[in-house]
Amino acid sequence: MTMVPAEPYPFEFVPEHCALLIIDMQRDFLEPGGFGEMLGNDVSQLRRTIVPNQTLLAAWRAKHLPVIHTREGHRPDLSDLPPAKKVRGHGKTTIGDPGPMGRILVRGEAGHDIVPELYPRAGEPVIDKPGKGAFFATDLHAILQNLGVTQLVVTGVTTEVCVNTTVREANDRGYDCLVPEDCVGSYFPEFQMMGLKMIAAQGGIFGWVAHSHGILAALEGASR
Ligand code: TIU
Repeated sequence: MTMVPAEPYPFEFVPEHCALLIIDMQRDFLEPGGFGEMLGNDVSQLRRTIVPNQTLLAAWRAKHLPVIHTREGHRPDLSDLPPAKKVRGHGKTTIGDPGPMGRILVRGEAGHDIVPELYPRAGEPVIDKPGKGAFFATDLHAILQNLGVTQLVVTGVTTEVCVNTTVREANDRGYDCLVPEDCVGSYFPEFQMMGLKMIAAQGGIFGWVAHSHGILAALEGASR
């Protein structure tokens, strides 16, 4: 056990029981010309998380600790796409329609896949999730239990949507969650700030917020 400097108080990091959970670092959210940018979003707000995630991922892999990736998306026949999600926003182009990098948020399409900089390696589970939270309608909880995981370092995009939803779901299932602020991103700076504050508020109501530097330092010397 090692202490990681964090808000609202130091996090008791137990590497042998901690997985790195990287949320939805998908081309359609992060790449110029993707669905996110097509909706008018500033993808640079998300792209700044790529290098810090690469560094954290490399450190995790070097210690042979569990890494799990998620992707938000749907079956090609859209049978798992709630009609409410399909029509929300009244967009001209919505989930399942042809987009700049294939059909939007459909499994198997180029835009749905993870950015090359953080591409999963063989042996790292990839959770295909139909919702914002990574636990809803997936086998993530079972996989974590089988690995003996009780703590999660949660990174990825977007801070206030899929990261926050997943941290809340994890919290209700008994996991301790640590969120490195430099490894999560929002299209909206004010939501980035408030999304992090909401996690650590009230004595860590959903978890802890740290900088990845502190986690990297704590990983030194850790082994599984
Ligand atoms: N992964 C994730 O956060 N999905 C979203 O749709 N996020 C938005 O911020 N829209």
